[in-house]
Amino acid sequence: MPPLEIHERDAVLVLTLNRPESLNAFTVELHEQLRAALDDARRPEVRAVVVTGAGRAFCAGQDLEETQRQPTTSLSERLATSYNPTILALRALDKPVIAAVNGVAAGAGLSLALACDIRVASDAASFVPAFIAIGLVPDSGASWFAPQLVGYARAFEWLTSNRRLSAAEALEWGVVNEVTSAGDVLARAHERAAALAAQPGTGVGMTKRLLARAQDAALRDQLELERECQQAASEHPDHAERVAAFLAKQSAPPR
Ligand code: LHQ
Repeated sequence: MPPLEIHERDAVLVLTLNRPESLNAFTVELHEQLRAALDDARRPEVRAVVVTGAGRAFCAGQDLEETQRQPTTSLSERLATSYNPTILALRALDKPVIAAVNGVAAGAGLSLALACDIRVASDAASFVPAFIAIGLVPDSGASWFAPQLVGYARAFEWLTSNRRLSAAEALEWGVVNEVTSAGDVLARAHERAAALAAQPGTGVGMTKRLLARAQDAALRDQLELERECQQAASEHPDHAERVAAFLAKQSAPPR
């Protein structure tokens, strides 16, 4: 059974972490397959991506049995060769990535969910930092994404206390965009992905790039990047088509 299952429907690539016996914990092989899939998602036929987990969990972070089996690989090396490239590949993809958080997201599994552009959570989902519980610090971007989503005070409390946020709490804190009943989470994430896939792809992709850069760019640099992206967007046929439709008082052309 491959550790990552891949399906494609309606221009949406659905990636299912598929190691349910260990709550879809990350191994080197799972990272490699996830990065290959994110690379494949750059094809023009793919316009959005959904990431979810098989069974009752989303992802429990690093497979701690693997780290026990490979004690000579340092954490720094694991982050440099597996986790950081995976998170950067997800962020660099100029298409929306939606997490369908079907169950617990812990450790680097939480980081993966936070790195996505949108999170739809099942009412059975929960969000557990886990790092502090094993004496580690947030990695794989959790220290960058968490304060952006929930603010410094909540992020500090959450990441240092190992508080398990329920789906309802995650909604209240702004960690997730929506909570659904357990059976509906993947369908709802797919529906959102298909809706985003029908939007002008260049605009969605560059909006993602702008929001990512806005977090750490100076306003002067940000204004320059906005200018560059806006010019590129205006040269794409989507722009002219949609302006023409607006002026003709028609609805946007179908994709
Ligand atoms: C697992 C795991 C797991 C293996 C559940 N591994 N088997 C980066 C770079 C390098 C190294 C270190 O880490 C990192 C970043 C990180 O991700 S650090 C954080 C690593 N993850 C954790 O520490 C989470 C450990 N798991 C848990 O705390 C709990 O399992 C959670 C809260 C996720 C879920 O709790 P429960 O729903 O009560 O499930 P459970 O504990 O009963 O687990 C079910 C099974 O899954 C169980 O196996 P079993 O054979 O007894 O059914 C667990 O051993 C296995 N499992 N997480 N990370």
